[in-house]
Amino acid sequence: MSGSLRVALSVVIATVAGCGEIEPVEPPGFADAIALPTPVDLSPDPHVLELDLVARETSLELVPAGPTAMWGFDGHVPGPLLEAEVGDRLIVHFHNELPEETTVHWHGIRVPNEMDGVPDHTQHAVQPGDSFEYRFELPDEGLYWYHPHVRSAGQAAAGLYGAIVVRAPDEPVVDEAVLVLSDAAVGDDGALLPADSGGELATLFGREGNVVLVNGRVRPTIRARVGVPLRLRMVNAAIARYFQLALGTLSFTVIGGDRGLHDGPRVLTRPVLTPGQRLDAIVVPQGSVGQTIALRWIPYDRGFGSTEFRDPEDLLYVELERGPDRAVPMPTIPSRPFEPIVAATPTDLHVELTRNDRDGHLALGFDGVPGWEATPFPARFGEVQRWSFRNTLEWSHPIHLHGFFFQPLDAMGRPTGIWADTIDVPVDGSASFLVRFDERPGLWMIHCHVLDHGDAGMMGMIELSR
Ligand SMILES: [Cu+2]
Repeated sequence: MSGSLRVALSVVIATVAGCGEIEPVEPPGFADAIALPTPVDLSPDPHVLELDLVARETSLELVPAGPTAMWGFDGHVPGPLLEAEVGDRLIVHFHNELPEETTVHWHGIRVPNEMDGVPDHTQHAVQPGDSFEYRFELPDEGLYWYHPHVRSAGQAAAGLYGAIVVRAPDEPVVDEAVLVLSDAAVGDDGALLPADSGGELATLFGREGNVVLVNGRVRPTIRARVGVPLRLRMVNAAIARYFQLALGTLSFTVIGGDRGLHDGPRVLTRPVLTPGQRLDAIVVPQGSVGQTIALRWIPYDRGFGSTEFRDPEDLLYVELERGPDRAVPMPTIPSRPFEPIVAATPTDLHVELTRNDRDGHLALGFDGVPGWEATPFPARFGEVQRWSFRNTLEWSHPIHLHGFFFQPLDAMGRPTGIWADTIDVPVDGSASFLVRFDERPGLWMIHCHVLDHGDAGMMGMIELSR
């Protein structure tokens, strides 16, 4: 359902309900401070979203010293918010106006392999001045995102990322905001720091920007009504920073993640998003009118040096407006029943996340082999694989599988009840998941989404065939 249709529908509901004093949808302008650009839909077909998308240079006002030269889709950071319904087709006429080659990867979406945006493996990189047409169906509800897969850390850190919302027909009508969380590494003069700043030690750490951003803005203020549920759909688009979140003393009722809605709500006080992950949560603002609540980044220990000497940072302010006189109930969230993947004899793969220098330079990898030297892991149509990662390095690694959702397992090897495409492998810890491959042949990437780590070799390929 389009945004305007949702608003229209909720007005109808309000009229029918005759509740008068409170509209179920927030007044216009409440979220202007974090508004994302929307694309021009070139298709007359309501089930096709067709657009031009240009990667090009742009600039943002991030620090008082002056504008920061960045790269953005259509000149925006983040790029346009793409909104569609489950089953719609997306057609993107992508054009590269950057001074170097690039691609677009559609994180989380179950695309055909040739649409996955990985240079050399699924397509040729798009050269400066050249174009590429991405076209595929959007088979699953949820929040997804897009970013380049060429020199990924540098290009994403420069501002190339955007969000995609795919709606199911039975989603609740509720106030909603899409939050693209990221950061930028900016020097005193306002210039973006080079992608290799800090050398290999910074690569090993994973480069975190010094300016945290919500929808490309520094500490924007939105408004919300006391007592009225607000749905926050969040994606971590930062190349290395984990976002542990707190919103005053409010709790987050988590209703979904990487693959749309969960089977039921889970209440968290400080949810964590690794790079690449999404979180769908409802909060109910409480407090007095005029009061401001801060959405804060809370230091999270993802390894050596990631919490020491660091303070929480404000991401976004929520200014409270008068709410309804009567309590507004939590919206009814449709449940997506969780069916565990069952396989008598899944293929077991054990991967150790490793560091071994190559020719005096840092190289990360799987089992001692950097991605560029690795032999693809084979997989067959319909095969169930159980992947187990072990991490003895000093930093955590969020592992992302392209093209497929998997079921994370707990320490006892039981499904945790959610679907995901990115899983955290903590310091001195392990993580495992079950995945069932379908019939989309090709080379599918699996890599660390601390993009500095992926670029340094912590990546592998799965070769799926009949
Ligand atoms: Cu990593």
